[in-house]
Formats: sequence, structure tokens, C-alpha cells
Amino acid sequence: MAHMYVAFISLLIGGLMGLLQVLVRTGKMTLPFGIDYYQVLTVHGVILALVLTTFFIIGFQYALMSKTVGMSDGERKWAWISFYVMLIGTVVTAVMILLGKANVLYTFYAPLQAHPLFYIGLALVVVGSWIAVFVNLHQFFKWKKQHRGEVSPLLAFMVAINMIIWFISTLGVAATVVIQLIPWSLGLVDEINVLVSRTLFWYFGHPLVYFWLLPAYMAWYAIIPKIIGGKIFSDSLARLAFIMFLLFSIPVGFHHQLLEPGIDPFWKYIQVVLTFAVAIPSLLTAFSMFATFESAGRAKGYTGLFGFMRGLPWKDVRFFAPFVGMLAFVPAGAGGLINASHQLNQVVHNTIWVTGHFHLTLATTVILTFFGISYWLIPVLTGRKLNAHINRLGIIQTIVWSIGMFIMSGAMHIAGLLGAPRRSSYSEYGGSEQAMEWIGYQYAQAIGGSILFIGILLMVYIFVYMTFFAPKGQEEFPMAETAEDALPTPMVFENWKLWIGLAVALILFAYTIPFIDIIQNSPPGSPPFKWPIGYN
Ligand code: HAS
Repeated sequence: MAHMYVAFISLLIGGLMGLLQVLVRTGKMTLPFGIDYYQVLTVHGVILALVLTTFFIIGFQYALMSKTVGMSDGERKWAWISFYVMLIGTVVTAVMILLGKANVLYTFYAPLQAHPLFYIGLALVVVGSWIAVFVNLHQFFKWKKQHRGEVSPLLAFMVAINMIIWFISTLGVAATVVIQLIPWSLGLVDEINVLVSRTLFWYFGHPLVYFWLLPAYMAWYAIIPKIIGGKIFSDSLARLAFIMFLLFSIPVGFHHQLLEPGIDPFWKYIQVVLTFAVAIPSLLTAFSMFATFESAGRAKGYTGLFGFMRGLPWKDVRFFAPFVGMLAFVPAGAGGLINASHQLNQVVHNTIWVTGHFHLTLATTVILTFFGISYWLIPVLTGRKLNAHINRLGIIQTIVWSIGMFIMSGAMHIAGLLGAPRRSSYSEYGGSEQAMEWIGYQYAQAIGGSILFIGILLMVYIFVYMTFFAPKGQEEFPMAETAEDALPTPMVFENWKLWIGLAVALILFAYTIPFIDIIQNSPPGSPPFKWPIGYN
């Protein structure tokens, strides 16, 4: 529950910043009190993409692990230590951004430089999350030791995979923060190797998006079937999808750097191929979800090609919110495949299309699923009931969110195709003719963003109500069972040495040669740039 408090406070603060941004981008509003656009954008990105997600996911995963494999007092103590280390890191980072000393956006690209405490705070968040990794893996492998030869509980298996992905990928961001950014921001070195730092960032940055997505998939595979009165279609298929994420989600960072000079095109090509491989487990998931819905609907007696859809509990927000998230993932995932195609990337890279892409993937698919989880998890944690009032409000919230996001993200996609840049506070570009084409879409972004902010206020109200005011009672912790006719899960999925070994081998294959090349053929390093100029 402590993690949930941080997540929902972040939602409110980050959402408010989002509202300010879309209003500024109309060109009709300027921020008061000398607040800088990039400061607001940094708060928005860091607090929503990094803080909200990490706290929600780690909290949710503790709940899943406690329920499936148990949590000892010692593990709980370490979980609290992890929480406080992450919280201290978050506060330090947030203070630096609010003081205007870290206007570097959530990707903190060098050569933009922030105050050293910004990086130190981020490093603390990562260290705190590593403690959580070790707690979860300790829980998991302790269970395995006590149940030799048995297949592990599906949700615990999924958490273990997600935490291994997180650990391997955060090594990259920790390396750039500790070895490059902190010494450089302290003035111990004058210059930074920009390409090395971006490459290490994206080595982490892409698996990061799967660290966000996989908890949503945990709910889709193993919780939604219970809510709709069905069974897990195939335990093996779910595990296979997660193992594919472990293998393919990391060696693909170059698809964020396709237009970055200094990386050999051959290695970009290899990582693009691997990117298409990482779409396959999502396609497996789409198949599996349809199969789950179809089996549940038919078991209830619904017939016809798509008649089974009528058997789904449309009025239950625990299903409705994640379902809308799934629906959004169809265009969102297609957008990802467009981004990953080298030639098409040249059209969309650094345009606001990419912002549209991640507002559909992260801010719709993942976040609506997280809201869907909250409708039962918060009452379970607080000993209260999800009543009809909140259920109704949750459905309204989901609809408001979808309308707001459809307008905002749709406008971002179109404006991006017309060339409107991302990460930019300008609206009219000094009255340039081309920028005039974008203005209408920027208004649409402001309309969509304002509707979304109403959605945020609604969700925060729902959270407060479920935490403090909902009727006392016992809510179900929904965990589905596997269908009787599913084949038994092969033990090879539990061969951790094999899967981690293969993942490391693929990473070494995709990164070693280009990374040596980047270091050996580096241009001179860059001195720092600070925004606003000269804030020291
Ligand atoms: Fe992405 C940029 C490629 C998925 C997030 N992505 C970003 C950024 C973020 C982000 C935050 O290749 C910006 C980073 C920055 O600041 O610069 N992305 C992909 C690909 C996928 C993908 C190939 N992204 C995600 C997910 C994210 C996310 C998930 C967050 C959670 N992305 C890129 C690329 C860039 C990029 C390039 C760099 C662009 C640039 O140039 O800067 C794939 O994983 C997508 C696969 C998904 C599918 C969809 C499967 C559909 C399902 C739904 C089933 C529906 C059902 C219900 C069952 C193939 C599972 C339907 C019911 C009916 C009735 C229809």
C-alpha cells in the first residue's frame, strides 16, 4: 500500500504537469512565475514514466509474490529498506528538478547536464529497486528449493522474469550514471562521450518499456481469466511469451538510435531484426487473450463466430479498464513496428508521433491495466469492498481516459507525420509557414490533455475513496487456474541457467562489437550544456 500512495501522488503531480504542457503548446499560454517549459516536462516524464511505474510495479509484484510463494519477515524488512531507498532517491531527484537545476527531461541525454544530486537521486532509485529484485528472487528461489521438481506458480515465474530483465538492463543506466554522468556533473572530468552515454541509456531504455508492460501482461494472462469467469488458456504459452521477453527485450536499444551517427548500420540492422522478434510474444499474447475470451464465452453457452464476446463482463470495471487497454495496444503496437522499421523511423524520429506512440502504449495500455488492477488490489490491501459507486465511476473514468487519449494521441500522431518536433516548447516557430500546419493539432492535444486531466482527478478520487471510505469487507484477490485441457507445462521453462545464459549471449552478440567500435572511434567528448543557460 505504501508503494500505491507514492504511485497515485505521482499520478496527480505528473498529470498536472501534463496539463500545463499541452496548454503551453497551443501557443496561447505562457507559464507563470518564470517556470520553464522543460522543467515542467522533466517533472512530467520523470514522475510518471519512472516514479509512478516503478513504485506501482514493485508494490503490485510484492502482492503477487506474497500471495503465491509467500513473504518472510526478513524479506518484508528488506522490502521496506528498498522502499525507503527509492523514496529518498525520488525526493532528491524531484527537489533538483523543482529547483530548476535538472531540466534534462526523463531521458537525461548528455551533453545536457543536471545538478549532481539529480543523478545521485536516480542512482538511489535504481539501488533501491535492486533490493526489491533480490527480495523477489529470494522469495522465488526459496519456494523452488522447498518444491523441487514442481512447476513454479505462474505469477511468481512472471515476476522473476520481469525482475531479471530489470536487473540486467539497469546495469546499463547505472554504468552511465555512475561512471560518466556523476563525475562529469561534479566537474571531476570536463567532457563526456555522448554516444556511449546514450547507448548505455537505451540498453536500459527499451527493456524499461517491457518492465512496464509485463506486469500488465501478468494481469491479462493470470488475473483477467478469473474476473471473466474463465481459465488461463495455456500456462506454457504464457511462460514462453515471458521467456521470449527475457531473450529479446534487451539487445534492441539501437532502434531508439537508428538516426544516431557513429553506430555501424549493420548492427542497427541486427537490432532491428531482434526488435521484430520481441513483437512476437505480444502477438502470442493477443492470440492467448482471444482464446481465453472465446473459451470463457463458449463455456457460458454463447455461440457464433464472435458471439462469445457477449459473455464478457462489460459492466465490471476490473475487466473493462484493462480490456480498453488491450484494444489500444492494437494500434499502439502497430505504431511500434512502424518506429522499428529503419526507413519509416526517418519519418517519425524526434517528431511528436513518438510521443503519441508512448501515450498509447504506456499511458493507455499499461496505465489502464494498472487502474484495472487497482480496483481490486487497493480494496484487498485496505480491507474494503469495491462497491457499485466506484465500479460505475471507474467505467466513466475509463471512457473519459479513452476519449482524452484518442484525441490527444491521435493529434500527436498526425502532427508528427506532418513533421512537428517532440521535446520542444515552440508552437509557432516564429510564424513559420510549416508550423502553421501543426497548430490545429496542438489545440486538439490541449483538448485531449484537458479531458485526460479530468480522468486523473477522477482516478485520484477513486483511489482516495477505495483507501479510506469504501465499505469495509473482504474483496477477492483474483487469480485464475489453468484450463483442464491445457497440456502440462514442460520443465524446460524452469531451466533458469539456460534462459539467463541465452539472454546474456544475445546481449553480448548484439552489443560487444558495436560498443567497442563506438569507444575506439569516438569523436572528442562534449563539455556540458545547461538549460536555462548558465543556471549555476
Ligand atoms: Fe515503443 C519509442 C518500437 C512497444 C514505449 N516506445 C518508444 C518510447 C516509449 C515507448 C516510451 O523501434 C519513446 C522513448 C523516447 O523517449 O525516446 N515499441 C516499439 C515496438 C514495440 C513497442 C516494436 N513501446 C512499446 C511499449 C511501450 C513503449 C509496450 C511502453 C509500455 N518504440 C519503438 C521504437 C521507438 C519506440 C522503434 C523509437 C522511436 C524513435 O525513433 O525515437 C512492440 O513491443 C509492440 C508489439 C505489440 C504488438 C501488439 C499486440 C497486441 C495486443 C493486444 C491484443 C488485444 C486484444 C483485445 C486481445 C504487436 C497484445 C482486442 C479486441 C478486439 C475486439 C480487437
